[in-house]
Amino acid sequence: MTSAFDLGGFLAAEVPRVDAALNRALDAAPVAALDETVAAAVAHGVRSGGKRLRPILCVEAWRAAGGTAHGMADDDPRAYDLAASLELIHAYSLMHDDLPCMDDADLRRGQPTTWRVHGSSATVQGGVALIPLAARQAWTAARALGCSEDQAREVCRTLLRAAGSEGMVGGQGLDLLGEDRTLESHELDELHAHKTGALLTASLVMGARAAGASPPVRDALEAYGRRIGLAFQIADDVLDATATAEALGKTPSDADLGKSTYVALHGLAAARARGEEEVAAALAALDDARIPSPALRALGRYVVRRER
Ligand code: GRG
Repeated sequence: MTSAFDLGGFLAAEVPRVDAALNRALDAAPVAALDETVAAAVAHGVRSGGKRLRPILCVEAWRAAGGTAHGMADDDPRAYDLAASLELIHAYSLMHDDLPCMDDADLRRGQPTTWRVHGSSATVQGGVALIPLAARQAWTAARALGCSEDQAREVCRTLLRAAGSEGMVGGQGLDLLGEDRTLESHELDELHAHKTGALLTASLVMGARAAGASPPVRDALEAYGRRIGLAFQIADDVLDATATAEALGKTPSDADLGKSTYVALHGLAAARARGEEEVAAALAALDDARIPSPALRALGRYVVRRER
């Protein structure tokens, strides 16, 4: 049944909707208060493409949890406005991750990184400006989608917890501490559950919360998110080891930076097998909760089989 799902067509329809929401967010943002170079760094970080996976997962979770039950279209712009808040956080994280004081990266998404184009100072400032913008975006969109103040607060809390020291920032800290040291397998899992997994998981939970999902459905989407979050990072390590920098559009790789990777720790075949196991567990969580979303199933498989 799910093998017939046209993921290419689905993504081709979803990405422009996410991009439109990001444009709305930036157009409405109080960037006039920012220096011109900082505003340019923000635009570069947000508008330089990418797979838009987190917002796409958020909207699909919202649909799967019954977001359209009250007469909303399944491409309601307010759902994409909510989802855009995740991409604003993701964009800031990549802008900062590429800085000379972090990964010192020159190339991302096949283009020079934000700091390379606009300088470190504008990139730091622009990245920081995106954090409160994302929080405001999540609140406004959740309310526009009909969430009560309590629900909207939970939506925002989910985003900010995942972005902060209990999530992505904490994971990045572990990543920096782990450079030039071989991490144990459980340390690598913990690092990536925070650094990559927390925001991916929050994408699902925010969509579920905004749709008013029942706790079992929300828990299943969260479990799916955790599993694909790990699978996503394993796939990243496999791609780093098997694809060219040109095909991936980014330099340097984690291995170049002296970081531990699933491939270095377990070997290519075992890393691939672990990725497949995580995806199988993610899909099983959907099955157990009877969540009928061919798109989430196809996205789960895409996470480990993607080519960039
Ligand atoms: C100050 C400690 C400290 C942290 C600041 C920089 C930072 C916050 C966090 C870094 C988080 C990070 C870079 C996580 C990696 C996530 C990841 C796998 C990124 C690649 O995601 P894709 O493939 O990218 O979805 P695209 O380009 O498709 O958007």
